Amino acid sequence: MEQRTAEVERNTLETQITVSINLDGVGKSSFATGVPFLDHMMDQIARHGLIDIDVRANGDLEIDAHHTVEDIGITLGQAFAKAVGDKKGLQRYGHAYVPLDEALSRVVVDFSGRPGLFYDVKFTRGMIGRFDVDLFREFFQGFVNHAGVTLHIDNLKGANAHHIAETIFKALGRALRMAITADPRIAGIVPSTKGSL
Ligand SMILES: [Mn+2]
Repeated sequence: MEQRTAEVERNTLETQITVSINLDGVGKSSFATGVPFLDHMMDQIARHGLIDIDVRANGDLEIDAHHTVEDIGITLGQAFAKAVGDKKGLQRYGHAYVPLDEALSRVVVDFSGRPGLFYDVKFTRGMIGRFDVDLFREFFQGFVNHAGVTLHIDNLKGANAHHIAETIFKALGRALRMAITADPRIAGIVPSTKGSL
């Protein structure tokens, strides 16, 4: 099988970002974004998705983390789109339920080629440390738009905001892992009756 890796660089006046991923990795990651809570969350995607992820970002954090978080989502989405390529042999769909103590989330992903975010998460507080929880939606919207995926994120239970966030990102990692797994029985075949995704 060809290498399913991608490196994307995205530069604007607000942020300069580089993302490298290996879909057939072991969950190794390194981050230098200036937004430590987002790093902790992307680490969950890597670890539980068995995807190697490296993200470097230099953003206008003196304003707030909004541009940096959204643009990392966009750049990570671009890297996924590039790494999955024509999606031949891909499982395409993935889903996972992940708990962390009292918190439970479900994430369902489809590499449909049609961006769609359906996000039903109510955080119990507005900030996790210095991280504004509103930015999670911006991150996922950027990711979805550029990865070309349909993504359903539902938090089903939870009291602790850190736990809620962590269950979402762990479930996303597990769901991505299922969806991007290459199925040898459909090698060379695009998993759609349309013949393309
Ligand atoms: Mn944690």
